[in-house]
Amino acid sequence: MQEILRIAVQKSGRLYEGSMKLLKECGIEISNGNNQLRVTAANFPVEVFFLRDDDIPEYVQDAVADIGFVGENVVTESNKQTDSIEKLGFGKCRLSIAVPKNGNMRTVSDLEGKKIATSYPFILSNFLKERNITASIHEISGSVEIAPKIGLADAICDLVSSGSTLFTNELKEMEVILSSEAVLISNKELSANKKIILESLLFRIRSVKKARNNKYVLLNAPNYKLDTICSLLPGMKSPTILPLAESGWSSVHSVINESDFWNVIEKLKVAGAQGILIIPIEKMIV
Ligand code: PRT
Ligand code: ZN
Repeated sequence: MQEILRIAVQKSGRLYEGSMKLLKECGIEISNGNNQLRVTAANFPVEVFFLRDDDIPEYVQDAVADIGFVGENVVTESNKQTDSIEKLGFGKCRLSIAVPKNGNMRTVSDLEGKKIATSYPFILSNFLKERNITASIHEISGSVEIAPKIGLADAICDLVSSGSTLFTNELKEMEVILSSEAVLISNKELSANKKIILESLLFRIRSVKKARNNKYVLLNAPNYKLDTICSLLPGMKSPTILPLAESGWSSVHSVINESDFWNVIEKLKVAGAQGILIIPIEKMIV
């Protein structure tokens, strides 16, 4: 019988959709219509377990699951023995220390002797140790942001993404102690066959991630401007240039990275590009 790779995914919550979308874009068909705890994929040798995110590192360490999709914050806090293999590009946030907006704490050293509420006592105590600060850590499992207002703590250490929770609770971010996103973690002792399945899954994940970070660009330009335009297009190799029906004009095709996308488009326009079309890429195999 062919071996199967068991993937632990958050059952519901902020990482569920990103995880399922990624599997789908990797061409892996999972139907979780009946809210089951375990589903086998129809067309790829994987089985998905739906779990609470906090349990995933331990299950992967103990080989109840082979790999898992989980936040780096949870992996670091759990301090379990797993390998972090690949960042997955969703669930981005940061673990930060925040203090009352109108208070007098400004820098990390102002935390000396203070009380900090958090759901991340392990990461926080390591951070404080590194900075030689003695503060008391008050562990709470939720609604950390209200702790200063109700007099439970002087500061908090919690996840932030947009910053609106801090804003609403009249807190300000003082120090980022960990940047996080969803990662693929793996058991340290996968069998040779499971490693082969994981490699094949990773190949698909990397192609999906690359495609998400890049756009296909098509544009028209007069031939005498092609040199300038091509110098602005990094692409995978050199751009493709095809003659247009109108003489003296060409169509240029290339790939642009999302990070400097608008910058490049503006420069292309200035350099004489016309009829610029931007097309999403579904998969990018390099
Ligand atoms: O039930 P289960 O235990 O599985 O889920 P959970 O409730 O523990 O976790 P969940 O679904 O809330 O979050 C899962 C993971 O999503 C986290 O471990 C992070 O890796 C990631 N993530 C990304 C976030 C956020 N962004 C985030 N903003 N997790 C929580 N938050 C919370 C934060 O705690 C705070 O309350 O959102 C609030 C702040 O958001 P902003 O936008 O107001 O700054
Ligand atoms: Zn959780």
